[in-house]
Amino acid sequence: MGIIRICLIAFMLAILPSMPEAQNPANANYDESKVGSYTLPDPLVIGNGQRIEKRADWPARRREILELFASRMYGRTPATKTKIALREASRESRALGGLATRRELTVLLTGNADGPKMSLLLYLPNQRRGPVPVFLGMNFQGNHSVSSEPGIALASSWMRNDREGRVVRNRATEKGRGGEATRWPLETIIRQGYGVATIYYGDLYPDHPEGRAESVIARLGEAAGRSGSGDEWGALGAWAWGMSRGFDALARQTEVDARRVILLGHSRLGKAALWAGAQDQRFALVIANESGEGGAAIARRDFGETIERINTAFPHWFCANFKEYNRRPEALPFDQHMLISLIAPRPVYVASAAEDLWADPRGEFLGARGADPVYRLLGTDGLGATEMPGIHQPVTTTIGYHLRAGKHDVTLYDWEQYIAFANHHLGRP
Ligand code: GTR
Repeated sequence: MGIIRICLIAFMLAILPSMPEAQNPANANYDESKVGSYTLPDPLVIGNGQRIEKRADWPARRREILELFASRMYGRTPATKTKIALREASRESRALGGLATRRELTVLLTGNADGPKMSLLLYLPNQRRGPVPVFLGMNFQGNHSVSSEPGIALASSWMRNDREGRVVRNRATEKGRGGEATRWPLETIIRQGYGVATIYYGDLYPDHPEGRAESVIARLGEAAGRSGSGDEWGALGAWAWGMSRGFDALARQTEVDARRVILLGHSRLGKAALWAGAQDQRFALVIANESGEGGAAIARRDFGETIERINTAFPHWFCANFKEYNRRPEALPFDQHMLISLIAPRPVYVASAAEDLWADPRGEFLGARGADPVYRLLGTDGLGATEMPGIHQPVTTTIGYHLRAGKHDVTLYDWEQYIAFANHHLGRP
């Protein structure tokens, strides 16, 4: 074996375990001129071909679209209402050097201590006059990863092993404290008068193809709906459902203004946030940070990740019916602009990063743009840009958008735009 070959194999062995999941396959298209042409379905044209012109006709069309996303893509969220119960697991009134009160709540998802549960970490500004608006978002590495404050309990659900020792035998370790802190600039957010709430996404559905057995879907039993059907919900549906249970928990806190809960998600959790915001109209504002394929990005565009690729790498995310579209996105009765339109007329923010080509920044912008006619029909200013804006030129109309310099991540720049957008649309705290 040649020395070059040996070096190559050694290199591959060294980097493979640290690669998140199969990404950037060599055959993905990154050439705009090769995207091809496509026609987007019109969100305002109902199933029978008629175009709606009046605001009053939107709710019926909205239900039609929601049904399509549930039956063909994300799977059906069960209609059975579960009633949560809350247990306070910890409280610290001088968190973040006295800026905030930190609480951990155990959310009993069926109201029952033996049933499925998730842990919600909540920071509230100590300087507040009355109930505060709150950013709610799931995290990837456990609640203990959003801050290095030692009082936060380590996540106890399954977690992907890593090479740094933050996760050993699929369980979080002390080393993971603060691991995701750059994505959660708590002090900045708190100083602006907002609360922050977060939940570890693995509490709802362990993110791997065999995760269902330990997921909330399995643990809800009959209440989870029909099992094995083509429209059975998967991981994205479960994460979205968990976001709504997070809302239920926040709505019971007297310090929280339940009319101003802002749902935010990054990447796969940005997809889940859009789906949660589409289904649950209690969220006042929804932010999809670099949500890409299956999120804000137009699926008909062959650029970066594709339906086939996402269904292959993550067979547990969507419902089985979605696999029918692996090689024929044009057969979908909708595209992702219609998911965004389900949030209308509530403010929504789509964000991209210039180097995050896998998520297709232009496709994300076009997803936002495609929702504009619905936002306008409902009397808002829609998206104030017809062409994709340049780097760091945020659009702050009811559909907000920005393209940030840099890679796939959540940065302080992103948060600064979200806080300004929330101040503008929901009022300063
Ligand atoms: C990638 C996946 C994307 C996105 C991303 C993430 O591997 O292909 O759709 O969800 O992960 O969540 O970071």
